Amino acid sequence: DPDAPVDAIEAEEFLRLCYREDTRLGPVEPRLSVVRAQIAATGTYAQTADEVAYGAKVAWRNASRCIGRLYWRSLVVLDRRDARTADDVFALLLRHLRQATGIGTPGQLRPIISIFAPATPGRPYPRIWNEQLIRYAGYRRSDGSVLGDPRMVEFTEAMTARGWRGAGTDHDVLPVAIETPEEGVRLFELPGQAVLEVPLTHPDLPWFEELGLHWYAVPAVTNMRLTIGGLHYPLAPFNGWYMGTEIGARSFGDADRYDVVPEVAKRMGLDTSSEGTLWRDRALIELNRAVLHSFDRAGVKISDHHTESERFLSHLRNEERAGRQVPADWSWIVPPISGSATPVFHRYYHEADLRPAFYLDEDAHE
Ligand code: HEM
Ligand code: NRG
Repeated sequence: DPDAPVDAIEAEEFLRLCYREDTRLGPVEPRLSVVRAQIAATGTYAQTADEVAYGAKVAWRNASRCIGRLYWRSLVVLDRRDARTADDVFALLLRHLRQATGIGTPGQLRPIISIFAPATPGRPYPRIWNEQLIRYAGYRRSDGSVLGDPRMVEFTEAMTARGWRGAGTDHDVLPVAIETPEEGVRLFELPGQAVLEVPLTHPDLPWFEELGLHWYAVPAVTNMRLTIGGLHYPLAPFNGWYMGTEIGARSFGDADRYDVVPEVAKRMGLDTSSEGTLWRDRALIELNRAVLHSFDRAGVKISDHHTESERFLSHLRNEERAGRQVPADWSWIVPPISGSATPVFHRYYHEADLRPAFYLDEDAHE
């Protein structure tokens, strides 16, 4: 409950962890007395920029569903706690996106988090309704089928109800819905040049580009609440880069998403008369090859699931050397295709809910 007063024990546990691991911060005891006094007097406390930055890195380190955690120490943290108006928030989101996409070298993606104001007990707080900064609209047609991304139908309808009109293609970038206590909900259109996109082609199937598939470069998650030392940051968008399977296996492959596997199989001339021909598997692999090939060709950072699995094992070794257990959720860590061909499949993990952490907030528009 983000509206409850700050848990003084959680605050103290975090500060001890923070000052123990990041020794540049000095002794923790003087800091603890200040924080205890602030909580006693006001029910909450303010974190220093160093504490927020280290807390965000540890929240990534603790994200048990994330395979990409090897680089947790190099997360770039943008302290945006002073932003108040929706215009300010949107301008800072655009700066986040520009920096994440790669200033000077578009496609050289950087893992970044922007941290906006914490939820203060008893007061409404600014947030974003979108699940990611960039997502494609989904429009339900009268025959029940969907144009665009079926996952986004409900959100698209919420935007349409507020006066938004998309161009009507299958990859219309949705507006950003920013809610502030003073202004309510306002919609902002991302300028085209802020959204780097990659058209999909295949290394040796020339017809592939006729499918007209596109995806965006930067996965920037905006619907997770960051919890650090008993404080809640409801608006703390973060991004890294894509693992190819997120796009090739899930966004394009899932039957309740773009569902292009049957079309790819048909164009490949595969025998779809029985499941035993493994036509689905063969088409999925070519789809995933197209994603990795196209991002590489466009100079946009992406990684394959074998490389990302190896990196995750390096992370496990690093953390073991530092004397820490790595919380991990097998069902999310194992890639959605060729699981057993990656080393992350062949072992068990420590399951734990450690803080600082990212938590999924319920959709604001529901
Ligand atoms: C989940 C990869 C960076 C936090 C995931 C998933 C993948 C992934 C494949 C599973 C997503 C799914 O199945 O839908 C990566 C890669 C990164 C990266 C390749 C490149 C650097 C980050 C960063 C953060 C982060 C920078 C936060 C600072 C998380 C969290 C989840 C997650 C909290 C769980 C999301 C949920 O519960 O829906 N990541 N990630 N990741 N990642 Fe990462
Ligand atoms: N599966 C989602 C994105 C979830 C987060 N994935 C990352 N995060 N790679 C999708 O859009 O397919 N990140 O911060 O890099």
